[in-house]
Formats: sequence, C-alpha cells, structure tokens
Amino acid sequence: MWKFLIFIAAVPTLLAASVGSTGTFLATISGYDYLKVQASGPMTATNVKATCEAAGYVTPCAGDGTCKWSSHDGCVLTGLTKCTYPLDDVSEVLCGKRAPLCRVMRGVYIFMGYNWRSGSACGVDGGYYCSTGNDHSDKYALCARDTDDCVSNPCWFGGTCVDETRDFSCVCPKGFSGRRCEIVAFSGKCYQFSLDALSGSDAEQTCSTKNGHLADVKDGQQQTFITDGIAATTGASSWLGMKLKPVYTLTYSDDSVSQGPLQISAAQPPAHCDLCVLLNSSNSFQAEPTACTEQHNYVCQSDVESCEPNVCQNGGNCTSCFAESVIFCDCPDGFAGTLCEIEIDECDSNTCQNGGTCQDDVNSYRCRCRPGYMGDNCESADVDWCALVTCPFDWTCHDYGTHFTCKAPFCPDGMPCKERGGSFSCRAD
Ligand SMILES: *[C@@H]1O[C@H](CO)[C@@H](O)[C@H](O)[C@H]1NC(C)=O
Ligand SMILES: *[C@@H]1O[C@H](CO)[C@@H](O)[C@H](O)[C@H]1NC(C)=O
Ligand SMILES: [Ca+2]
Ligand SMILES: [Ca+2]
Repeated sequence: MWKFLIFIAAVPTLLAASVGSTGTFLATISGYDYLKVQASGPMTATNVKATCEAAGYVTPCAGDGTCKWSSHDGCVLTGLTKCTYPLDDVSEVLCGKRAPLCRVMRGVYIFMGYNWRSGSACGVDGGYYCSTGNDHSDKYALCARDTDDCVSNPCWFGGTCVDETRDFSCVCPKGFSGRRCEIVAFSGKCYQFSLDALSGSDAEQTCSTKNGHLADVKDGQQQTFITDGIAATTGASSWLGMKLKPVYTLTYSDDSVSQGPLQISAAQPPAHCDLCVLLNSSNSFQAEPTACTEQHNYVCQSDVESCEPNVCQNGGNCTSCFAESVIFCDCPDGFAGTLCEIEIDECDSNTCQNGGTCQDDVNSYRCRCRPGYMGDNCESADVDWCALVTCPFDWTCHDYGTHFTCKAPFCPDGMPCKERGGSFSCRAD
C-alpha cells in the first residue's frame, strides 16, 4: 500500500524534471525552441530521436517537407528550411553565422531520416559538416519544443492561457469573451478594451462596424469600471466616445449633452474645434481633451441583446453584444462551457469516501458505498443492526443499512417479521 502511494507521489516530480528542463537552449524560430541535449552512444538518427524523446522534446526534421533527408514519420516538421546544411537555420539565428563558425553548435547532431550514410545523424564535428554520426559518440542531439506562447500572460481578466503551436488561446472567466478576454459584460452593456492604437475617428469607425460606439461615461460606477478595465489590460491611454465641442460643451457619442460625472482636467487650452476625450494613463486616467488625430487605444461599448436563435444548449439563457459577434450563455446549475455544452461531472473530486463509487447526475451525484459504510458520501460507518438486536430464537436477522428485519420461516411472503415494543410478529410492509 505504501509503495503504491509513494510511486504516485513521485510521478509529477519526475515529469517536471524531464519535460522541458534538460539540455541547453539555443534559439527560438517561428514557434519552436531548439535545444541541444547530451546523448550517449553513437550519433545515429535513432539515437538522436531517442535522446530528444527521453528529454520530453520532439525531433525536428532537417529542412521542410520536400527535403529528401527527412523521414517524416520519424521527426516533426518544425519549420526548418535548409536541407543540405540543416543546422544552419539554428546557427544563423544563434550566431548570425553558418554552423561550423558557431561555437555552441560544435558536436550538435540533427536527425536525417534513416537513409543518410547508413542511418547517421548529421553533425558539426572535428571541422567536418556534415560529420557522419555513426563514427562519433556521446555528442549532442538537436531537439525542439513548442515555444510557450503563454509567457507574456496574454489573457486578461484572469483568463487561462492555453499554449498552441505558434499561437495561444484564452479560456475566459464567466462574463468575459474575446481572443484575450478583452470583451466584458457589465451592468447591461458590453465593453471591448482595444489591443491597438488608432486615431479618434478610426477608433470610432472600428466600434461602429461592430454595431457599437466608443464608450461614454454616464455614471461614476461605469467610470470606475472603465478605468479599472484599462488598468487591468493595456494600461494605455484610451479614447472615450465623448467630445468637447465649442465652447467647452461635453457631449456623448450620440451628440447629446453630457450629464455625467466625467470631469475634464483643468488647465487645457481652449478648444477651437471638436476635441476627442482621452483617459490619460500618465495622469491617473483623468479625462483630457486631445486632438482626435493622435493615436491611442480605445474602449468600444455596445448594448446587450438577446440572441436569435438561442445557441446556448441545455436550457442556457443567451445574450449577445457587438452585433452577435459575442455570445454569453448563462447556464443552468450543473452545466458549463461557452455554450453550456458541458455536463459538469460532480464526481470529480473524490466525493465518495471509504472506497465508495460515485455516479454522476445533473447537478448532483450519488455514492454507492462499500459494505460497512453509509451516508451521502459514505462518510460514516454502517451500524451493524444485527449485533444490536436479538431476533427471537431460530429467526434470522437481515441488515438493510438503515433498518433491519428478523425473518422467520413461517412468516408468509410480503409479511416480514417486525419488531414493535420489544416483541416480534409477522406484519405486512
Ligand atoms: C497625459 O498626462 C501627462 C502627465 O500629466 C502629460 O504630460 C501628457 O501631455 C498628457 N497626454 C495627453 C495626450 O494629454
Ligand atoms: C433564464 O431566464 C429566465 C427568465 O428570465 C429565468 O427564469 C431562468 O432562471 C434563466 N435561466 C438561467 C439558467 O439563468
Ligand atoms: Ca506554443
Ligand atoms: Ca453532472
């Protein structure tokens, strides 16, 4: 039993030690990191591949899919391009030179399929390039791993980043959407915090193509929400939809006169024409009239509307914004996922104790307990009723978990023997 537990506990540590931490990092090229990993034994193609795989890496193919030295069932097309001198892709990024002139590349061998010089790998070694791997031992294998595209924390508002090949995706918290979780529903409106900087009028145009407009500030809660949102995303100064018209009239994006709490910071030059309104990140996000031609980030706003048709599954309620480009599903209890398509497995967390088996149900679970245990989670020891009661002589006691019966051979079917006030008799259920 103990051996078993210790084995389980050791597995994550071993994995953490081997995946992605052995070897020397060389270069990152279009979505892949290249590393050299110490090999033991002759530098055959087979050994290079085995060395990479043992370290938790992939074996890069020499050149692209057209290179005759790559047996593509043995290696991964990671985007290297050079077929004849296949280590040069890496050395040129690493040293700005061809591989023989790049010191760190010495003794590095690359997989060449199984047909190059009797299954050799190709290396930079002893002044030769390609040096025949079968004649050399204990050098380095060129290996690759998918670059972690999540290191820059690209997902905002607590979204979870999922690394992909030359890309990432974000799993957004409830109420958030978009490639980087930059679209947020708040108090009946949707807001999109921009990733890029545009002039005031281009920003306005971009929001309106999505059936929205640049955000207005109509109350203090909304103002706090928008400034907090900018601070949590790019942190950059951002356009609002409000304009400062001659002479000093603050208007909303629909040209109506602003009634809201937005204070334009003092000591600004008087306006001779319309001025756009910028929340200035260098000035505690105070509103400042700014020439609309400057390039800044921006916040789009749209109404929240119902969806037609309702694409949410399992009875979820659907709302949309920005011309239905964003869908939010409000899922019933027990369901999850962007479209409520996931039936949550309530058995996930070892709910049933003492070896009980768990049966998943909609927003609930049931435990089937091992003999000797009872309770919703099999948490309590089952009472041994038959040890507590004494059936009349010659009768047999049957323990049903929550109750017991004494059975007498002469009780007719459907009329088990029952106890009442210390005496037993045959009675119907
Ligand atoms: C933002 O505020 C800073 C600091 O007060 C100021 O130097 C800068 O000119 C302001 N930018 C704009 C566009 O108003
Ligand atoms: C969906 O909306 C209806 C009506 O507002 C409400 O009664 C129901 O509880 C909502 N369902 C969910 C899963 O939120
Ligand atoms: Ca990646
Ligand atoms: Ca369930």
